[in-house]
Amino acid sequence: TDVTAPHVALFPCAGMGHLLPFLRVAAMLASRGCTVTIITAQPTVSAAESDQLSSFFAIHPQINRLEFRLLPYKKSKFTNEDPFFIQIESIVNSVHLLHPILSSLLPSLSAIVADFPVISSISQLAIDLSISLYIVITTSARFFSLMAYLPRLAHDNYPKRNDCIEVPGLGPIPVSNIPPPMLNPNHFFSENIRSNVLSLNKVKGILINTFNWFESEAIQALSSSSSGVAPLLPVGPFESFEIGKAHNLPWLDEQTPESVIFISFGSRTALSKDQIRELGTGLEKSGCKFLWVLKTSKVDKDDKDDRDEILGESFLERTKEQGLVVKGWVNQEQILAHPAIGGFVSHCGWNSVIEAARLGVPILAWPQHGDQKVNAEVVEKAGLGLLVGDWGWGGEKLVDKNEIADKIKELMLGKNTTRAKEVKEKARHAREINGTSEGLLRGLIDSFQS
Ligand code: BUP
Repeated sequence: TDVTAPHVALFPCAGMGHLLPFLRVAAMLASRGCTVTIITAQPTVSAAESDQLSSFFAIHPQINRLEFRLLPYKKSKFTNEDPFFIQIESIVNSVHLLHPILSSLLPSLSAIVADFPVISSISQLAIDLSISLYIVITTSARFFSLMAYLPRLAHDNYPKRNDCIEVPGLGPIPVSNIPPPMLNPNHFFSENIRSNVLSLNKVKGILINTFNWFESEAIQALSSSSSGVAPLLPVGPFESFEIGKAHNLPWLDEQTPESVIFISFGSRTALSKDQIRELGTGLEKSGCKFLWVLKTSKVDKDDKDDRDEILGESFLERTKEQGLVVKGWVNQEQILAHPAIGGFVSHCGWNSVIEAARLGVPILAWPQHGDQKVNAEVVEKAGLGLLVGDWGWGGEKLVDKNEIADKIKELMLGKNTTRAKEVKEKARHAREINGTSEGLLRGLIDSFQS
């Protein structure tokens, strides 16, 4: 260990959508000379998280792992059924246990980089230990602006579903694009956002996985002094840490360039069985080649291979030349980087959006929950893809096979392909040595040392 290098502890919350960006930041800091320790809350919710951690530490032996055993979940005032939210509550309730562990780390810490949901619980600890606190935001700058604005909306004056809300600098956001739990003051989601936004003034800097060119409007709004938000550091797109590892989908290698559409709804969304069948028929009708990662349960530990049961053997038989339906974890970045991929049906989890931007793949945005509709607005504004139209929140209504087929054909005709390549170029510039994102990252590392 280089004793002069700044030592940074990273502390991600629950779910792959949080873990992966933190691992990427860890690798980016380590490759630029920092000593890095990752605090991993145990046990994880999903098998994907524990598998990813094992393989990450195997390829990054210089990065330290600090296993952090959580206190058992204590029932709170929230009726919280989402296993990922429950995990966040457990993490928040266990944070105080980190005090003796972090104070005894050697070399002593220069900074802790935590996840947004724990700011209010970890900020005092950072002050007590005299360590600078930074955070990583794993959503878009646009959605983060909305989060930062939430405490200014009076509880008794929440907008109605048909309204728009005006966040300074962002223009109108339709209320129908804001996740309902965010506007429910009794929900864990809104309460967690509210309390952590109010603690943002205790944070020294905010790393966010976006880049100036891609979200200039929201970045500017957040950077203005009236936003009340600490220095925003758009240091994205975060780099991949597995470059070069081979994928094991020989079928994809046989396909012509940009002919295949990739379908994934992220690590924590399972469409209903009816919607899965409708999507299957829509894909078949579109005539496009497809690679589909099928998820049928929220937490992967409950997932099983039920392709036959849900889609039917005859569907799989009929489409075996046209496409591939896979179960389980795939390396999405590698798939998106594959020359055969020409489009991406995505739920618009932010990591997926920014990966598509970095790799120049046009998106058909089919948001389901949470920040995804607002992220889809970013996709559309940047010209990176098409919005499916108002298909409601996930599970609200059944989207028809013909509509799905039409949208897929529209995307695969290539209307957004040139623009997606332009986005990729801009993303590459941001990450170059003189680029906006790289400059901010180097500045951040320097500030760890001062
Ligand atoms: Br599923 C899946 N392989 O099979 P998002 C996901 N990913 O590499 P989410 C894989 O997980 P939240 C798979 O590339 C992305 O980096 C994917 O994050 C990767 O959506 C990440 O896109 C998924 O943000 O999380 O999982 O819904 O809503 O918490 O952001």
